Parts: sequence; C-alpha cells; structure tokens
Amino acid sequence: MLMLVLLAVGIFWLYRFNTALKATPEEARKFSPKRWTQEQLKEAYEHAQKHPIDFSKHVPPAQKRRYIIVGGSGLVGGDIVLHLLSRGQPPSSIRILDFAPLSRDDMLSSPAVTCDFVKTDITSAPSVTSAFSKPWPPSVSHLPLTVFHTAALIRPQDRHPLLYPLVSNVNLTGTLNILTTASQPHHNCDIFIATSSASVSILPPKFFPYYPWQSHPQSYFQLCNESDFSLPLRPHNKFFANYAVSKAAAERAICAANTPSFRTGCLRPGNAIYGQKTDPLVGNILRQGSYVAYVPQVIQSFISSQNVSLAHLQFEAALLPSSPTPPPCAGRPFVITDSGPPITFRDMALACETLSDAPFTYSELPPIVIHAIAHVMEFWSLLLARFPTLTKLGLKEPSGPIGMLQPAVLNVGIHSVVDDSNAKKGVGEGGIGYTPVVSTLEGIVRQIAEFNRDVRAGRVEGVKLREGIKEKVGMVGEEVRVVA
Ligand SMILES: *[C@@H]1O[C@H](CO)[C@@H](O)[C@H](O)[C@H]1NC(C)=O
Ligand SMILES: *[C@@H]1O[C@H](CO)[C@@H](O)[C@H](O)[C@H]1NC(C)=O
Ligand SMILES: CC(=O)N[C@H]1CO[C@H](CO)[C@@H](O)[C@@H]1O
Repeated sequence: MLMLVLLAVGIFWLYRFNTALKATPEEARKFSPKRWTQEQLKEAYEHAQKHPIDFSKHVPPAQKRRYIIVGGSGLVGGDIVLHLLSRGQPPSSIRILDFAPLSRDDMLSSPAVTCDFVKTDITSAPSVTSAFSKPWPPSVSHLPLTVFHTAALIRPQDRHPLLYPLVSNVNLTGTLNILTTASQPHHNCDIFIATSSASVSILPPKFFPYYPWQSHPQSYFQLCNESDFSLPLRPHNKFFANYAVSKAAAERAICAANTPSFRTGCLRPGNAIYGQKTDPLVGNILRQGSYVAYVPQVIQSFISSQNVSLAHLQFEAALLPSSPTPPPCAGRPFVITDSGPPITFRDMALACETLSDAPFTYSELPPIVIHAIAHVMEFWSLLLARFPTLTKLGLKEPSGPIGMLQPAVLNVGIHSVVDDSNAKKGVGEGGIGYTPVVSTLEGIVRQIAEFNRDVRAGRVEGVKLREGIKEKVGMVGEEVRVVA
C-alpha cells in the first residue's frame, strides 16, 4: 500500500515538474507574446530576397587607423573584417590573428584574402607577441591601432571547476596575453574592444528542490543587463557554466585596463549568435538537417553576428580619442541584441522547417527526459575527467549535440531577455549609440536564404536539395524558390 502511495506521489511530482519546465512565465511572455507563423516567415523570406541590405551604410565611417582582429576567421571576427573593408579601410591596414585559416565563402571571395593573416595561438604569450610585432606596411605603420578581440572557446556544457582549464586557457589566459601585449605603448594601440557574452549575468535557475505547487522553477525568467558588473564577481557556482566564469573574469580585466590613452570596453551579445552556415545554432541545424529542441518553448533574445560586428564598430567610434577624457562608455560592458521581439527555439525550428531547401526534421522530447539525459551525460564526462585512465580503455567524452546536453546548458536554456537600453543611449548619455536595424525574424530568414543559395550552388558539403524543391533560375544571378 505504502509503495503504491509513494509511486503515485512520485508520478505526480514528475508530471508537475514536466509541466513546470514547459511553462512560460508571464514576464517572459510579455516580451514576446506572438509566435512566428509559416505565412509570416514566407513573406519575410520573399521580402529578404527582394531587398538585400547594404551594411556599409550602417557602419560608422572609415578611420585612419590600423586594425587587429583576433578571431578574424570566425563568426563575429569575420563580420568585423568584412564591415571594415566595406567602409573603405584598405586591406593593408587590417591584420587577422586566428588559429584557423580563413574558410568562410564570403571572406574567401572578398578582399579579406589580401589582409595580413597571422596564425596565432593566443594561449601562448610568445605567439601573441610575435603576431603583434610583425612589421606593418609603411603606408599605415604610423597609424594608431584598434584591437577587436573576438576569439573564444565555447564549451557551454561544462560547469564543474575540474573542467575550468578547458575554457580558461583560451578565454582568460588568452585574453590576458592579448591585453598585456596590446597595452605595450610601442604598439600604439589606444582602443581595445572584446566580445563577451550576455550569459555572464545569468544565474543558474533553481530546478531543485521543485515543489509541485510552483508554476515554474525559480529564476526561470531573467533579464540580462550589466547590473552585475558593478557588484563583486560572483562565486563559480553562481554562473551558468565555466564558460561564463571565464568570460566574466576576462571582462573585468579588460575593463580595469581602461585608461585615457588605452580605452577599453566589452560587448555582451545575447543570447545566441547566428548568421553563418558554420555558426553553432541556426547554421548548424540547417547543415545537420535535423534538430531535437532541448528547450523548444523557451523565449530568448537572439542576435545576428552582423549586428554584433556593427556594435563593435559603433563602440570604436564612441571611444575615438577626439577628446582627452574618455566618454562614460569606456571601461565597461554593454549587452546587445537584435531589434524586434525575442523568439523561442520552436520559432527558429519552424523557420528552418518552412524555408530550408535542404531536408529538415524537427522533434521535441518531454523536458524531464531531457533533464535526465543531461545528468547522465554530465556524470559520464566527469567520470572521464576524474579517471582519465578510462579514456585509455577507449571510452570517449560524449560528442555531438548529445554531448552538449548537460545541466549547464539547461541552466542557460531559460527564458532570458536582453535589455540593451544602455548600449542604445547616445555616447554623451553613457552609451555607444547602438542601433540594430533589423529584427531576428529578418536576420534568420536572410540566413536561411543564403544557406539555400549555397545548397543550390553545391557549396554545403554533404547537403542536398530537399525532395520536391525544384531549381528555377530567374533573372540573371537570381534564383527563385519553387515548392512543387
Ligand atoms: C537587471 O537585471 C537584474 C537581473 O535580472 C534585475 O534584477 C534588475 O532589476 C535589472 N536592472 C534593470 C535596471 O533593469
Ligand atoms: C542586424 O542583423 C540583421 C540580420 O543579419 C541584418 O539584416 C541587419 O542589417 C543588421 N543590422 C545592421 C545595422 O547591420
Ligand atoms: C584557439 C585555442 O588556442 N584553443 C585552445 C584552447 O584551449 C584548449 C584546451 O586547453 C585547447 O585544446 C585549444 O587548442
């Protein structure tokens, strides 16, 4: 009898917990009351096809300066390079520091290939020093230097201090190497801007204990702003993952280095960055052609990598040494996001399902199953970290999307909305004059349109057109999407 009662209580608890995890807190819904529809997506897609955006109109004017972009082969760094070129900075004034060579199609087919590229391991101080010390062409060598530091190693799945060195090497030691080198006066660097993350401010929600009368777990909705920056650094377990710990520490070091002659600042894009076929989110699921959503109903702010890049350039414009005293935006972080309302992961999946020309399947699992898998995966990865000899027996760290599914990812998979009102203020009012012109709807739809063009052109390895999609060539250079 007692067993039956316990069983019933257990089932009831699981049922309530599952329902609570699916809940959307009212505060979150207020920010994004409407879900995307197929009609809306198709309309936005058509609009995007007909109205390409000229980014060069939005970026601040060219400067007589030199540029070092650390992580310049990547998502945000690559966009910064392209935006700098589009506003007329000569390639000779741009140097890319990255571990990986250029690989983005849009970079390989642009003057970016003529920018100086220095293969750099930022975890090694000598490697960074030699990348900075390499001589510049005489036409630019006398100009002041701006450094954009965008390189990061993202392992959102780790939260245990045992695994901290995996991210802190690049994200903290690497950042300090760049900061120390850049601040040496002979490099003539007076502006240093780094990419941080809106997730720095996220506190792990309280999933346990869960009481059956709670409509959702505690702290299931959070606003991301910069208010944590003025408080002492939180202890490790008050961050969603090791990644955010390392980002927060790096941010503090960069902002503390701010002086009138070496002006610094950090940008916290939030939450997910999309924009390239190689990005870990939209690009990744388009290429994979399938997506199991871990937190389908969760409302989050997204940001296009192009808007992230734009914010870096606007921050630079704000920090230009036109006056001897730095503006109030110097030496602090700003959160930034797309314009328009935040979206859910299910919205993103619907966009891919509706618009991708490649095969795409979408599925969801009950949240308690997701949580159970996450704890098993974490147990597994910690077991291997504690007993490395197990790896010699051929046991491996869980990889792929399932390896990412650990409790830390669920810590950040909460309803979170970015409040970028500080960044949007004018420079005189303490902001950087951030102006995202396009919403997440337009941004994601444009990315899918580009992906479709790449698939048609055979530029996405291993991805073919979906059955039922025919190719039809319209006006010169323009492809028209036809669904049979
Ligand atoms: C900033 O975010 C925190 C955490 O969500 C919140 O408590 C605080 O009220 C926010 N501050 C402002 C000015 O919105
Ligand atoms: C913001 O991102 C969207 C999506 O990529 C883009 O269309 C828009 O032009 C960006 N805004 C600016 C000012 O570059
Ligand atoms: C880009 C880079 O330097 N990545 C390194 C970050 O740290 C990890 C672990 O220490 C290395 O495996 C990466 O190569």
